[in-house]
Amino acid sequence: MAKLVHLSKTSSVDEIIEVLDKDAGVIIDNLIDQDEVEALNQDLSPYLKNDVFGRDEFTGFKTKRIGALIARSQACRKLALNKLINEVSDKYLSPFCDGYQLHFTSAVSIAPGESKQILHRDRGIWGGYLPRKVEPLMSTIWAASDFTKENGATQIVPGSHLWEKNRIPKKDEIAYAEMKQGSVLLYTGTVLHGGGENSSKKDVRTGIFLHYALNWLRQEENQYLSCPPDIAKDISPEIRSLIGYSKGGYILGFYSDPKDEKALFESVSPANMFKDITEDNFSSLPEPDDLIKKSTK
Ligand SMILES: O=C(O)CCC(=O)C(=O)O
Ligand SMILES: [Fe+2]
Repeated sequence: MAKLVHLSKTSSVDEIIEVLDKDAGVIIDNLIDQDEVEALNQDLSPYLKNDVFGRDEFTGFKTKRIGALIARSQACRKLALNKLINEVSDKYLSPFCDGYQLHFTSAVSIAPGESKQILHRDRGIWGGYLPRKVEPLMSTIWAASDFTKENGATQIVPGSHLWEKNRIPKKDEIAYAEMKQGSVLLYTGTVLHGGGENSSKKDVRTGIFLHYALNWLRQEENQYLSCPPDIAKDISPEIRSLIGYSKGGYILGFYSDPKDEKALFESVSPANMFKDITEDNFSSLPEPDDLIKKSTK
């Protein structure tokens, strides 16, 4: 039976990336404490009480999914900014981008009786146009409840990011992301995975999904609608920038204020909207040579 490597929260970024390079999936045990887990469950419970079940086999008729976690939950904002996870995302994705962004937020609750989800690669959301040499995602699933094989722990096929795309895993090549509340599974956009079957009697499995993507790709969850400016104005500049209220390159992601007749906010960074940042990582004019190099990579 395939197994996932478990690391401790004191592991270094390089140790974590070494496992990601080999398996494309790794668990960090007990990265957050019980108080944080309780805060997460408290924030999310009003939304998970609703009957928001999936509508097809992929989304699961006994699985609830709720999004907009940055707008809805203070505890999820803290989670999204977790230092170790952000350092891993930054370094792991750095060969493919000048920066990364939060791309998807979802709490996924699998109830008893749910069947296993079809194995897939999350990079498929971009329609298969991304060449394999580009890894687009560093994703996390935080265990808000314990994850067991019986209650629907995520299925992961270690090493399948290196497989030819049509290869189908044998049963013993599938691992299960069994972990305790407060632990986190890291996995990439190219590894085969899927929700597990929940064969328990009454145990609901809840995971909090926060996915980080290259900042030049369209986000799976439209963050500007899930966390519109009216809500974003009251959250921290760091999280605003992470969800996309920032530029992703010298000119990538600029905006112009439609009500501005004095041209004060013409072709500027979205950070200007909140008047708290005047500079960002991409404020300075690149050298012409640099622009040419980037256009021919
Ligand atoms: O619920 C899970 O464990 C995995 C869900 C998943 O991979 C997906 O919906 O894309
Ligand atoms: Fe998935």
